[in-house]
Amino acid sequence: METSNLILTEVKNQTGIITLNNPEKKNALTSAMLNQIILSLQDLEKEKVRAVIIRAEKGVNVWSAGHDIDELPLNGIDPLGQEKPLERALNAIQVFPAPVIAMVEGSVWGGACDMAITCDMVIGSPDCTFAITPAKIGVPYNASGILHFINRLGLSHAKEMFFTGAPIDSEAALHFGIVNHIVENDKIEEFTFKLAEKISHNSPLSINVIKEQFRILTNAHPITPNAFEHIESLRRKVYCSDDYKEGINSFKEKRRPDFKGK
Ligand code: LCV
Repeated sequence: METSNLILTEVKNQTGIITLNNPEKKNALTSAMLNQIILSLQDLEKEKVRAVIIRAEKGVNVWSAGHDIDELPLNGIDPLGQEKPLERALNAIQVFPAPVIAMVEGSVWGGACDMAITCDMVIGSPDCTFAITPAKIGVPYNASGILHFINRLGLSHAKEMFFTGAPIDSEAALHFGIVNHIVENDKIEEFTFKLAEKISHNSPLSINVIKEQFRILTNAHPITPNAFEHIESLRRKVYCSDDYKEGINSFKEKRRPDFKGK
């Protein structure tokens, strides 16, 4: 097993396994961890694995606490720009030539929720919960991320999750379409590895081209340059707002945010 200090990577029976490994920070998605995930996927592609499982250590209560809030810029830079490690990691998952399966125990927050639903399938334990949190922090989420949720959950469930920012439990996650299966904690590893093994016996070329078509078709939402510039100007106003700073500072100061709408 290859270990960079924030993730563990191994290959078993043509399945790559990436284990998030920063428990002190609740597996918060730091730039360093995200860059290691991107490099690990590149290595696993060279090994021609037939599937990848992204997981945390067995039995964690927090799968990932989401984007590292300490790394959110406060200087008027887009926190979720396409060049950012989180966006590059989400893209790396989407273009990986084999299915990427998120095996989730514990709670999933923010950008980690986006990462889980960007995976091709999610296997959750009964204690898994999912929350998309930009509204709680004052972050203007981006169009590509919102599209991931619309594609996976449909409009009404996606809106409920974004507007409340509240965690949903495993039963709701199954109902909303976030998870493919809910499996008991003591069986979830075997279930997920068997799923990966089933995939590994099929044609990798066929699966690769089918996955790429899923990606192209689900992202096929042409918008005009005006619409894109309109979105970006609205988002800029938010990540340059006092509320955005208040959301981040309130987390750091461990207090409830007091948003003023400006
Ligand atoms: C930095 C952290 C984090 C963290 N960053 O343990 O989707 S968006 O747009 O919102 C995007 C910007 C995004 O993903 O934002 C992040 C969204 N994540 C969250 O809202 C979850 C924030 N974390 C929590 O609510 C709690 O930490 C949970 C419930 C995950 C775990 O609670 P628990 O009581 O078990 P602590 O809160 O004590 O966390 C342990 C240490 O990890 C830090 C946290 O500040 C604490 O550090 P200290 O020991 O120095 O106090 N930490 C946790 N999450 N996302 N740092």
